[in-house]
Amino acid sequence: MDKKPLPELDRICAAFDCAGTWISSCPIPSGHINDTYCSEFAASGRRVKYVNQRINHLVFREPEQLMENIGRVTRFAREQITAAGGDPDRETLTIVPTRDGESFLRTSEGTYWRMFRYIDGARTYDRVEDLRHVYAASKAFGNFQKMLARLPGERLHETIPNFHHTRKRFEAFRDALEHDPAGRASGVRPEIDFVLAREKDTGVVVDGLAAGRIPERVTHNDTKLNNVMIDDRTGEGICVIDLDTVMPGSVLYDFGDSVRLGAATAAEDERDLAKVGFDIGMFDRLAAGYLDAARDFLVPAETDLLAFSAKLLTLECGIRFLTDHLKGDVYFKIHRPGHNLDRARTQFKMVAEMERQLDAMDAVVRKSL
Ligand code: GN1
Ligand code: MG
Repeated sequence: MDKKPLPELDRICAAFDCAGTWISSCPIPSGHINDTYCSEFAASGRRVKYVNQRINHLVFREPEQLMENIGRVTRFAREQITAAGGDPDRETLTIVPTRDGESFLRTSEGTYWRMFRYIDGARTYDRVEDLRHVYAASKAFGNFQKMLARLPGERLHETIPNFHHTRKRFEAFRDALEHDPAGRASGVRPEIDFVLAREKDTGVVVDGLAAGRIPERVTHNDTKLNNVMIDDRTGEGICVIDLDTVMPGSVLYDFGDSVRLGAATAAEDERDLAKVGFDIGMFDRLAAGYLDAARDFLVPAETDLLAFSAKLLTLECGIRFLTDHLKGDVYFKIHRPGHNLDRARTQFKMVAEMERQLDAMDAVVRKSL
């Protein structure tokens, strides 16, 4: 479980090119992969905050390529925001370089660190507290895709190859089931059967992409609502964060994945399944926000599958949680025994509810087109 000692953040911070004197650092405990901290500095009589992140290089095998992607995306976003008269210091992430001018630090212990400026006057929400935030965050993801459709230069690196290749995720699940390395399969038969019964869904988007029916685009690929910062004053989604998985993909990955949190009645790891569900009213706000930003560049092959993608990406995430449970919790951080299984169960409950409401979901999408 997640009980690592606090790293020496004063020493880490000293390697980065930020002004002032380090005061303190504390963990920001959200996220299942990287370790995130907030550090405070005193600079010219003011307190200035930064975000430090240790990149999980067992998950992101090529941290250099990952940071190259983020550098390209944030530089381009800066130009676009500036040209539109916005505030690039708040509307995109700003990488703080190391004193050697690099975008990340590799320590002598072989860990990878990066630093961003902290965005004041805005925050993220791990649970939906206000329907307006759902609309705002979804619109921010739509605008993010729209901006990145113009990103010049070469194809971005695939920071995790086949990240949303649902069929490959299904195959990895079947492999874990066959080998059952942690001896847990017999305890999760209903969940296993739930996944096995849905094998044919797993090819729909990846086959469309491979055949060229669905266009490849630059997408975010981790569109949980807590990856958009909501402005405290205006309630607008001002900045899309967590850019580790920005890479080639399908818009269906982004829209579909946003539903897992954006239309959920409970937390991703809620144990009381009676509380867990899919809320079509929230889905309506997600679809409206997303399409208000994206409707003019999407093609029918994409819009036809938006409702289905919600179910598919929720299923995919559930498959990943269940696979990790079967493998003995080797990928996602867990904070209690059975945590990945609890997460898989919430996803499957949402999938089952979406399956019953797919026509209504399609109608919601059509209305917002
Ligand atoms: C991971 O670490 P975090 O919370 O940003 C995962 C996502 C999952 C999510 C499930 C690189 O994201 O794909 O949807 O957990 N990121 C990676 O909550 O695997
Ligand atoms: Mg992430």
